[in-house]
Amino acid sequence: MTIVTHTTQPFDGQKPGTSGLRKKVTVFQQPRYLENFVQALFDGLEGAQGSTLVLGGDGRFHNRQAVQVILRMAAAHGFGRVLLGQGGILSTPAASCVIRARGAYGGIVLSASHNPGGADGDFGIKYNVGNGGPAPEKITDGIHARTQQITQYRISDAADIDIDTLGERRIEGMVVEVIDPVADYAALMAECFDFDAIRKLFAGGFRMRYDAMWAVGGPYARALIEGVLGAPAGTVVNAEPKEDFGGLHPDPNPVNAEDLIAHMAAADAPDFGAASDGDADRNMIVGRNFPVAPSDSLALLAAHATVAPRYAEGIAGIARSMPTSMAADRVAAALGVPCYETPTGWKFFGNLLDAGKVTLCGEESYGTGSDHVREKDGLWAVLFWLNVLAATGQSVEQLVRSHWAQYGRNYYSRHDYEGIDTAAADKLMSGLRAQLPQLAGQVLEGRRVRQADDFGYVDPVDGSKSAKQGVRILFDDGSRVVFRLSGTGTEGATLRVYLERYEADVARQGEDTQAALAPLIAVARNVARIAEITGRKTPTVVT
Ligand code: VG1
Ligand code: CO
Repeated sequence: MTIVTHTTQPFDGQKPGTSGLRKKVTVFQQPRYLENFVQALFDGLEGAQGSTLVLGGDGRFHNRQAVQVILRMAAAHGFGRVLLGQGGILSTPAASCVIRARGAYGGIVLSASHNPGGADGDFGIKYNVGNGGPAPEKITDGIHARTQQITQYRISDAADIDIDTLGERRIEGMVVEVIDPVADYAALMAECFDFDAIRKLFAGGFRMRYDAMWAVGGPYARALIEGVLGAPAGTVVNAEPKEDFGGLHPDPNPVNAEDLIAHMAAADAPDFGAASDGDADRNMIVGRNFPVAPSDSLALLAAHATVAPRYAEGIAGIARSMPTSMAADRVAAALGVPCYETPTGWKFFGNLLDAGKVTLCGEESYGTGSDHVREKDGLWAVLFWLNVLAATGQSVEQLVRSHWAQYGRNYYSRHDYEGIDTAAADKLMSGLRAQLPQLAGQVLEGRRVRQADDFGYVDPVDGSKSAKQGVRILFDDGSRVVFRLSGTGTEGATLRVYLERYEADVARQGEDTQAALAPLIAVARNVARIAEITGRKTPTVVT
């Protein structure tokens, strides 16, 4: 075994987005592409020599090959130990958990998350720091800067090692410890929730369907829900991680998880449905014929948090991404705790969690989590719901409707225009930005604009600034329309339009969401001139 230095040249576009670097598999398969990025990452790490790195991925196509390359490069960089999930598998929340539980220097997660997989799908890589959370922007910006200047990378010429058998082996001076990907995570979940109450719920005949979408959540959900909690075999479906996610899109929303929605709408539907995404950090919650909006889920869990042993003493605060509905703000106000509004992406929650300012976090994009790790956590959210269902004895629909009755309902929807021309998307956003100074005071579809701006954020802990995080049109009555471009897509641009309206009157809380938001949808289309600029009359995905 020898450590070899290879010369290389930079690749364009190795800039991490909302959550890591995501590209087509074919891009990652180019010689030196992954190596350049990993070398640029390692070059920025201070004091990593001799330390421990966590490594794993969501099992998608190219996962196993990438693991071998990263192991050889980690050995060349002088890491003392790599904790590798068996078979190269670790869900995103489990990686965060292992980094924290084992005091690792950091971790690398191989995933393009909710993006499609397979040979012609997407691949991704993200770096998490010692608190277990996604690297903050100053680190990802540094990685990107170095990818543009890179001239060489170092790698061991060792042969591929066995990544499927638990135990230790060596590459150069580095130990590779192949670990059970579920064990540390399962132990943490048992500390968070009242497992006895959930066991009783299942023992009493409560029925559930958990759709793992052929992704990495399957082994975790099986071990906990069917194994530890005693739900009948077959409760977790589509549970074997596949390299191409069975050809489906592992993005748990009512559009992509239509099979689960259909099961939950059937006459003999189970009591509770749930799904997680490619890397198991997202969750979708569905009652009998009753999908729950992610923003409502965050608010409801916050309102019921004390039923779970980990949160029995109450929560310190809540953080939500800016486009996430303001339902959580109302719960925070009622509890007398702060609610923080951050840019999109979990990396913005890390400082607030580390500083103890917040306990729960959430995003409208089916992401919920807490201070138990530093990532959003799909199965955690599902177990939290089970804990609430067990403690209250109510159905999902009853819980949500009584939540609305108490706090009001925030009608909420996101309209995505996927794969639009990048130049058109930029034109649309700059057109919106140009209108901002004139919008305040205008009356649009019967509502007066109170404020129109481009969301900027100053981190309350370290003062770091993030500008241009989404164009907001805020109305007098608390309604909002928000526009931003996706930072996770790999083809063209994706425009996301977020729509929200508050309704306090219980008698008017039962409307169809799209109908309730129709005037705001019209505002969005007209102000942004969506059809004219993008050529799209309707969104690709409505959630
Ligand atoms: C999307 C979501 C965002 C989420 C991110 C990563 O980002 O909107 O809320 O944090 O995906 O989720 P964007 O930039 O495409 O809107 V995951 O589960 O794909 O890591
Ligand atoms: Co994900």
